[in-house]
Amino acid sequence: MLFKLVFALLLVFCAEAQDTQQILLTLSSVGNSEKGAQGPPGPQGRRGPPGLKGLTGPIGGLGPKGQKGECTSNSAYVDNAIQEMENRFGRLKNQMKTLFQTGVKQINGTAWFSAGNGYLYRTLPASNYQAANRSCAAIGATLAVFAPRNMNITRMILHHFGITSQRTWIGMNDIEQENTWVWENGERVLSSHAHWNPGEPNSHEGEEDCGMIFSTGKWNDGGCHWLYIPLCEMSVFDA
Ligand SMILES: *[C@@H]1O[C@H](CO)[C@@H](O)[C@H](O)[C@H]1NC(C)=O
Ligand SMILES: *[C@@H]1O[C@H](CO)[C@@H](O)[C@H](O)[C@H]1NC(C)=O
Ligand SMILES: *[C@@H]1O[C@H](CO)[C@@H](O)[C@H](O)[C@H]1NC(C)=O
Ligand SMILES: [Ca+2]
Ligand SMILES: [Ca+2]
Repeated sequence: MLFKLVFALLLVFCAEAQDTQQILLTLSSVGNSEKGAQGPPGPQGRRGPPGLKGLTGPIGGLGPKGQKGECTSNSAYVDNAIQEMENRFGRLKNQMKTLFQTGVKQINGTAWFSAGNGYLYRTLPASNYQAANRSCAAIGATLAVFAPRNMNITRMILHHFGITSQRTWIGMNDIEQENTWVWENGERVLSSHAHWNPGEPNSHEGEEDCGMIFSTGKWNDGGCHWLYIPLCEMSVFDA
């Protein structure tokens, strides 16, 4: 009878019970009024969501001193550029001085005569015109093409080199076309700056194609095979 009553109560209770654990608890308390031993701990729960980001920390202290920088290659480059400019400026100063100065100028241990017209002059041993043309080129010059246009300059040069009777090659010829005179720098010989000796050019016997000057500075057309003194000319800016 008592058992039936307990069972009926249990059924009513079970209807209201929310989960199995409560039923078991109820059953155990029905069967035994004393509290049971504690069960083993349940399995670990899932990991929770990450926490909020922390506050910014304080500014750190001063770091150790760095190594001294390298700037030798840069300053060497600047030093070279300055040196180069000083060299060029020094050369230009000398050239400007020589430009209007008359007198002897030593260039690489060789004496040249500065005529004050922006050009330097040298004479070489007598030879034919083509050889004279080549030997002037060999010393960095050309047969004179500027001096012969100015008789004062020409006479000053001849006087400097002590040329009183010898004949001298200058840089002009009419080899290419008879009576068309050209300077060795490619310019045409203009009548406005010509200083032909009276009666010249006469192309004597039809074979005078190379330009020469008498000791007066006046021009003549001569045979290219004759042996005259080459008058070499170089710009002061090429020295
Ligand atoms: C003189 O030499 C130059 C080169 O230096 C050359 O161009 C020219 O043809 C030469 N003139 C003669 C007449 O040989
Ligand atoms: C040449 O010199 C004379 C006097 O010595 C002068 O009268 C003449 O103007 C000068 N000519 C040139 C082109 O320099
Ligand atoms: C002088 O000598 C230097 C180096 O030796 C050379 O570069 C230069 O062309 C020479 N100048 C003349 C005018 O011969
Ligand atoms: Ca001729
Ligand atoms: Ca002649």
